Amino acid sequence: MPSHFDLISTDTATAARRGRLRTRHGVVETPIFMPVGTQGTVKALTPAHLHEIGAQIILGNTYHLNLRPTSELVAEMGGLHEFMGWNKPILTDSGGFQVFSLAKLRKLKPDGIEFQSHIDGKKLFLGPKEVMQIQTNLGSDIAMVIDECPPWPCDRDACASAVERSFRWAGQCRDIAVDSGFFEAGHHLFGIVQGSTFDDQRREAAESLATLDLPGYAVGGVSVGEPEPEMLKQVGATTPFMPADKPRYTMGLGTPPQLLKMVALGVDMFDCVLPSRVARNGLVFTPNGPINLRNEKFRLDKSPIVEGLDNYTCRNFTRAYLRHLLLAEEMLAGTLLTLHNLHFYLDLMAQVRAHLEAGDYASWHLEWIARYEAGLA
Ligand code: PRF
Repeated sequence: MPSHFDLISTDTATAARRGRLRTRHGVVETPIFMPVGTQGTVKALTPAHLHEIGAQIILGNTYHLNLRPTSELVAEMGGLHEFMGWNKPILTDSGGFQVFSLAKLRKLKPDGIEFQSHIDGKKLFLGPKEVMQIQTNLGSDIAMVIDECPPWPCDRDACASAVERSFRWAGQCRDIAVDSGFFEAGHHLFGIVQGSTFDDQRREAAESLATLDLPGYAVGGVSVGEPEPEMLKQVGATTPFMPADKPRYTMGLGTPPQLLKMVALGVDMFDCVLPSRVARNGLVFTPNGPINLRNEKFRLDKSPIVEGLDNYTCRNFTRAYLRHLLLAEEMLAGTLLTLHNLHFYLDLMAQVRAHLEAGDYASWHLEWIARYEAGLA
């Protein structure tokens, strides 16, 4: 199956890669960060803001959109792109992970997961057939297979059964995508490697999923409560066994230094609610570490969040004004700070791509992390 992924170059000093992924709604330059738009909106921002800050692709969510407004309604309205006014690529998560974190009364069945909606308690079911139908209704450019993400910590046997179930479900999703013409219409489907903290199970999961020849692969089951060194160890134990000619995506993380470290381990795509979620609380990113604008010390601060960073917030507003908006609980605070934080992440990934092209990623990323972490003290 063609992957629609061009591996442009691989770093000589790290496992970092510069790539290009082609989708039905345009090209994605990798490594890339994907802003999260769970409910058909990246919270607090309009699509015009997203274009302005250089977003190439955003995330949507099967679990949420299927509960409300339902994927049938979205299909009736012309698909998710049309519905939300976003004409660039959309990746959708399959919903299994969200069932485990949000839904009530979950029951694992051979064909999927039975659960109750966290909104109205309605009894629902998600299996390979359902998640493929929903992601087809949404018109996802990149759909994810349904998987079982084991909790952390987890014992070997429970993990092995999650890996086995995830592999079986991935194969079923693939067969549906082949039979329904999903691939033929140019949609992609990514597999998800589970395996918790067991290196051998991660390797086995990655190698067996590779036989399905899917257009891309994700590292799942990380950042579920384990300490950072364990998280990085798991990513590092997985990427060497993922196909080199397909895009690699770690799901649901992380901080700016974590992103740079995962790029060095050979990851191409990231998503995380962190930058948008913390923005709404006043925490904003700078190259010298994050700062909380609610702090008294910014009361009369005339500087922008980051001097010289080319986004609407940094071009036009002082830290003192943004602090005022936060304390006054004005909605504009959420918009301006989300815009800044997402731009900071997107700009960081643009710098990553530039340094990969220049051939100095190894030294540059270590210096970047050192400067950022010096500010954390
Ligand atoms: N699986 C899916 N979505 C996810 C995860 C996973 O393991 C994670 C864990 N980091 C976040 N989102 N399908």
